[in-house]
Amino acid sequence: MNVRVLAGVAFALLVVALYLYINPPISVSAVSYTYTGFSAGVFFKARNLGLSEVCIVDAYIEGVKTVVELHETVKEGGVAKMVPVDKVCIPPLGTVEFRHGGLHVMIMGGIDPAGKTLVLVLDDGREVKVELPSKPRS
Ligand SMILES: [Cu+2]
Repeated sequence: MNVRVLAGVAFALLVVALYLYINPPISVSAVSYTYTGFSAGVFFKARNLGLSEVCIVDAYIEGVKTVVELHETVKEGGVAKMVPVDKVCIPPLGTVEFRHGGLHVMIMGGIDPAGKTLVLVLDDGREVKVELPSKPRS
């Protein structure tokens, strides 16, 4: 290997490292929530910008001690009910939609989500901050 090839490889590695540094492993958009006074459901689209699968394994509200769970609404015998899920995995370059009647993040403890910061914890230990809107969805 000559010096030029080595320099090329080093440059490519630097570009990849910079890309991963600048871009979070997932990008979150279309954030909304509902709030009943007892619990809140948070909905969004999560896109995996990376080339390997990423899983959301936990979530919490920054600076607030309360229970936050990953939920999925499923129908059993025609009745919709929510079940906790351990993790939500997003395929490489794929998108998973958290939506009303499907996957959602559930905030317990009567915490009003308005303007709070939801933190999604990924299986590689990284965290993605999601700013919640100031009003619930209409
Ligand atoms: Cu729920």
